[in-house]
Amino acid sequence: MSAKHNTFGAFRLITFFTLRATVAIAVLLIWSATAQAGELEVVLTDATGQPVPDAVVEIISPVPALPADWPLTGEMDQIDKEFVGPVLKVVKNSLVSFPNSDDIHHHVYSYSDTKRFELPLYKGDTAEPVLFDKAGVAVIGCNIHDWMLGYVYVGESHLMAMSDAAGKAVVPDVPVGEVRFKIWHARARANDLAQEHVVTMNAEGSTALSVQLALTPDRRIRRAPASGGLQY
Ligand SMILES: [Cu+2]
Repeated sequence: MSAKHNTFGAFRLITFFTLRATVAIAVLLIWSATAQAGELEVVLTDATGQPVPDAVVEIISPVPALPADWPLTGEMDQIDKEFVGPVLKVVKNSLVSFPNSDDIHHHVYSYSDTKRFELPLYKGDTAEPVLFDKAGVAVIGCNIHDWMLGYVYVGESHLMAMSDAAGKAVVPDVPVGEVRFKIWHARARANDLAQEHVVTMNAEGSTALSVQLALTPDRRIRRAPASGGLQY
């Protein structure tokens, strides 16, 4: 065998091992990415033990970078003179649309510091989407129907989840190790809102815990009785 053949053979060998090493590293990276994150399951109850739906659990530390394909959009519909949700969670810098599925006009607004805006009387999906570029909560109302009440929760992090009817919020892709999170609910008291919860995420599967919230009484404005007259 000539020297030229030897060199070529060695080159092929190195290429083969480099390829194998690259594949092995890629597999390891994918494995570690899935192995080092888990689900955080938080079950929320009130002082009487009843489940608390519509609460948002947000991981505040550590927070991985926002995935490039994360949708920075949200939608809060209006059906039968109510905001659908009535809580919407979006990550900061999301564009939120407020379509009106009723056959009457709504006039949507928020006076909250998180986002002040007004969408004058409109029907359908003619209103411009609203950019929520500040983390926090915007309370949403309608100028025509005083009882309409919605909330846009704007997260600093995309690692968040909303509690369901059973009071359960499941946050996926939470990094393994010590994690801090906070809980928001429209009727939560200030000390519960300010509290940072600490949990150690397991290396395998999900990590679960329960949290009790002391909620303030529900003081929503009552709906006006249905009338057969002119409607806005
Ligand atoms: Cu309205």
